[in-house]
Amino acid sequence: MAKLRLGLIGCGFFARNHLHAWRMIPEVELVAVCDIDPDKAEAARIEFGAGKAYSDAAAMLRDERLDFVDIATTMGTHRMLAELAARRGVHAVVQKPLAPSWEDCTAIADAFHRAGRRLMVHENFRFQTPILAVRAAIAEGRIGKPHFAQISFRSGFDVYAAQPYLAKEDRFILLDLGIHLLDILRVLMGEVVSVQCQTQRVNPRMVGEDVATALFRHESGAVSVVDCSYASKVEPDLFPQTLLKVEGEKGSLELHADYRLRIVSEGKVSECSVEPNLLPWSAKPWHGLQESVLNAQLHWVEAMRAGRDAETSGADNLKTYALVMACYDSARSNAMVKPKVWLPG
Ligand code: NAD
Ligand code: 89Y
Repeated sequence: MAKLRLGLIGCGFFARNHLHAWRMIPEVELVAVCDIDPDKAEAARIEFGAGKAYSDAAAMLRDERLDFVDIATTMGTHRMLAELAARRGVHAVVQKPLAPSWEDCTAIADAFHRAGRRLMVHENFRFQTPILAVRAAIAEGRIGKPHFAQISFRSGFDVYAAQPYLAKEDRFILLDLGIHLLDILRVLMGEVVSVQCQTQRVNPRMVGEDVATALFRHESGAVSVVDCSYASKVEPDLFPQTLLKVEGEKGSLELHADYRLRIVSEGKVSECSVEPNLLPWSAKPWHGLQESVLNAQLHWVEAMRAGRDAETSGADNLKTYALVMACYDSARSNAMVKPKVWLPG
């Protein structure tokens, strides 16, 4: 079968993980890379063996025969680049957050819907090894129907060193990191009908909020709590581990520090390690996220080959994005908010 021809756009900090992961997937050929900074594009071309380097995405899409693009720029450019790809009839993977506003996100999803092309949002947290283990335990019925979850990510890790733009965003932790936790929440607990949220700005260097605490009611009747912080002076600092607890009618499970998964199932207790693998190109503490990039990209290739949407399609990711927006609305109004619904247009 012919390889899927890829053009990657945006050769910055996180794209290195994409590029390493694509290199491990034999079904994909890296035809071209693109960055508005020609030095970055050329460096990526050399290091990852791309056919050509571009500094203009429109030129790359015009001159190359591509099956899909991987858009790994920051969110402000996603709509422009995604619409360009959709107009060219090319499928796309787009990094999270899909765009800075609901309007931009729905415009992207609509563009791919109208073009009849696939869109996957690069939402990797649900593909982390420990989260996959939690998903499997729930799917196997080990704890029965869940009625409560708590998902927590609290750290003081200096994320601004590698991603300085984060400190300048009007809306920070919910849109950058909370979005991943809300995606995990949907996967584990199902869709949400109402949201209450409080935000805080603890670090005065930040423009946006760096702590958020939210409460959810699900369609199933379950209730959940999601809390995230980049202002936690804690020891040990577990960045970038997501800790969680889910309680069900037959038992409970807890994902503890250092990837220990403890399950209580019908009175029996078991505990095991669900630590992510270290890949030849990954390094602690990022290794869990790096492996999840590979898992997400493998999932995309599998979906493309099978002719079906990825789990984190545009339609799916808008449900996660709607939770982020509902959290901000709730924090602003101090009220309970129902998440928006997207209807393809
Ligand atoms: P970055 O600023 O390091 O890299 C972005 C790159 O895109 C830069 O090299 C820039 O020159 C280039 N660029 C900008 N506009 C362009 C255009 N029009 N055409 C071509 N290139 C262009 O940013 P980053 O920290 O790598 O973040 C990129 C994305 O990855 C963000 O959306 C961020 O939220 C996401 N991210 C995701 C994870 C995750 O776990 N999923 C982790 C970190 C970052
Ligand atoms: O950008 C963020 C992400 O998606 O995962 C962690 C991160 O790099 C910093 O919050």
